[in-house]
Amino acid sequence: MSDTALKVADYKSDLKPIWCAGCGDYGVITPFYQALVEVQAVPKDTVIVSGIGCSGRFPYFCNTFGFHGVHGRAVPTAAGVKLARPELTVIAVGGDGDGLGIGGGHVPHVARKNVDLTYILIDNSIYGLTKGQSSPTSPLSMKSKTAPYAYVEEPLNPLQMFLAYNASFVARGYSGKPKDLKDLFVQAIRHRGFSVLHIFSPCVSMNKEITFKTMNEIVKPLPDDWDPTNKLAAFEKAMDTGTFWTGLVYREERETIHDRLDAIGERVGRYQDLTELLKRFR
Ligand SMILES: Cc1ncc(C[n+]2csc(CCOP(=O)(O)OP(=O)(O)O)c2C)c(N)n1
Ligand code: SF4
Ligand SMILES: [Mg+2]
Repeated sequence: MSDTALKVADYKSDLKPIWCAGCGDYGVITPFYQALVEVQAVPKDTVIVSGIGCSGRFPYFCNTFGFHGVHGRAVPTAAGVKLARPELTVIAVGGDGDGLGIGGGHVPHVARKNVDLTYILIDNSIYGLTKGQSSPTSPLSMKSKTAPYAYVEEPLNPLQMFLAYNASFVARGYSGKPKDLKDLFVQAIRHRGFSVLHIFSPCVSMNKEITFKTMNEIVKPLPDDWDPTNKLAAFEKAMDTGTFWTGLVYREERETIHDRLDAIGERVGRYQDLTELLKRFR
């Protein structure tokens, strides 16, 4: 890398992360900075859009453009940014409550449209910011502020969902393995299409049942000879609830919505100036 290459310090903002000491999210942001270095993302051409939650604070700590939006709307907002300005690198970040609860209805549509952005879902199986309510990924029987005896709802399986949504890049990581996360971020950002990275990141303050210790026992990297083009095999790994398989689970190259819109633009022409068009509706 040349002397003028961007370094980790170039991607850190003046604000130091204010997550609780020991929060898994530190293990997400550190490799994320390193990945930005590896792809040499240009800060002025990079946008990080987040939802609400502890994880939603991400853009504050990055020296890029950022948008801390409305709860559950990180992914559709990021899609709007990318559709309006396709030359930008766009990254959406949010928690399990944000992207699987209140915002759960948005993700399949951005995935099926194959909008060219990266979605980082930081899952701690709890609503961290609001101090410990059960979330869509809290396991059955887990106790929380809203389930003091036991959670009685079946959890969602995000990996299975993203595969079923036809996301063109589906990966899984763990904040206890930041080195592996860096590589996954690089691959996700370089992927052309909708790339989603499901990251388990323990909440040390509000979720006392799923900890680094319990996660370390079930996290396992995918085998070295894993074939990420085999979707049925990917589903099998996603359905294995006893092991938390990490790595690039599935990837396919397919046309993005941008390719298809460009093709129509080539055929019928593009509006450079909308004034004439809008006059028709006066
Ligand atoms: C429309 C709306 N409903 C509810 C809230 C309250 N709220 C803020 S963050 C949050 C959940 C956060 O959980 P998660 O998305 O898992 O993020 P974490 O804090 O765990 O990273 C909720 C319910 C809100 N801000 N806006
Ligand atoms: S409440 Fe949990 S998720 Fe939020 S900063 Fe603290 S440890 Fe992290
Ligand atoms: Mg959460």
